[in-house]
Amino acid sequence: MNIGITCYPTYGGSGVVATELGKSLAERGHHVHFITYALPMRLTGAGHEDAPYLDNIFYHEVEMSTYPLFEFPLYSMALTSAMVEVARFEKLDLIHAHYAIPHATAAVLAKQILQRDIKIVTTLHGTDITLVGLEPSFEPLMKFSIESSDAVTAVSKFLRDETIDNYGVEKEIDVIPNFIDTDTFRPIDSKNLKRLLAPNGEKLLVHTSNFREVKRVTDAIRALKIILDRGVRAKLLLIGDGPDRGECQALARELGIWQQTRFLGKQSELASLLSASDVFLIPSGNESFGLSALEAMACGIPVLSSDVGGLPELNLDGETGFVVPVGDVEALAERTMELLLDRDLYAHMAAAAYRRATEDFDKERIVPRYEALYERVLHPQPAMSYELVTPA
Ligand code: GMT
Repeated sequence: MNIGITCYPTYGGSGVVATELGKSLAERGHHVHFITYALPMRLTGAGHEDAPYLDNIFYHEVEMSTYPLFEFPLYSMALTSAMVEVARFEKLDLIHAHYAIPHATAAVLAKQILQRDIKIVTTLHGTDITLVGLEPSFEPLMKFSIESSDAVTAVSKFLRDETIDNYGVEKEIDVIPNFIDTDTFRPIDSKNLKRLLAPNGEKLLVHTSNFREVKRVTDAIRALKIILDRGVRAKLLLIGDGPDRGECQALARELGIWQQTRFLGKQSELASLLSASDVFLIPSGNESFGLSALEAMACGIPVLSSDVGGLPELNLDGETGFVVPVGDVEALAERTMELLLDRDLYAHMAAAAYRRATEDFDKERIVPRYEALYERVLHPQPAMSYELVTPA
């Protein structure tokens, strides 16, 4: 198939999922055209080590007009034009838009301009539905973009239900969860790294995110304070960067636990850092899936998550970790200690987290579901008709 993919290339999990999907589809023989304003973060060195640059992956940069009259950048228009051009010249069969606004909207418009039967597949990721689209001015645009797509997927049941409840869409929405490349995210022998990070045998808690308010990173820091106050030797690794990082650093100083927190910034060797850690904390106030938690599980560490959105669908309470009420820092600390201090429970949950990630969310299992969906929209089966046979 000739597939166009549009996503946010530089920030967040939706771009990661879109890029990994494109790479995986290319490995399966499809021609994949990324149409974005910058090279997607994970597209560098696409493919496996033995095929670093696949020759069936293409990158088309969306060029922005700088005409002075356009005081506000016309990104959606530029994206639509790029989609039209690429679809025409590369004879795309379909465009897969990740994150509804403006990607699905631009794709639907491009289809109208092209006036041919190109298919539009839209994947809903999270705040496109739970935040952005709910702004009253965006609501009709969101409903239109979803209903005009040929197929729509959501990354969790929670997100599918939210979409139906919030926008009253009539459209069928397939739940296709996020996935993981288990060649990259796997338990890695990180004893040396662990010795460096925890020289006195401290337990290592880890959190990775883009440090936005919705991630509630300060809850993880407050939980660490409780854990330390109860006499457990522990450290918290904070990986990533974003608007709340400064506030988090100030809080760690204010609580007197600066020495026990390590702000590591954006890291590329995530799998090693996750493997060196003991538990993953994701206390989000809103999370449609929680890709970062899945990455941790694939590295063999259990998860402490809040109970919002799609998190309880991924992190099974009492099995792959614990799920606590959002904002309940005391419960977060209690459950983390319970897990860290019970060797058997820890071993059981770590193994279960790894099993769940690799058995249920491996890309080899999930990517074929996208392929099947593409086949279905490109070659819809005629509805079966039954003739009523009356006995003679
Ligand atoms: O919606 C966002 O906040 C951005 C988006 C992104 O691009 O990272 O995150 C969402 O999509 C991810 C990939 O499907 C999910 O793993 C995240 O849970 C989801 N974030 C939220 O729902 C807050």
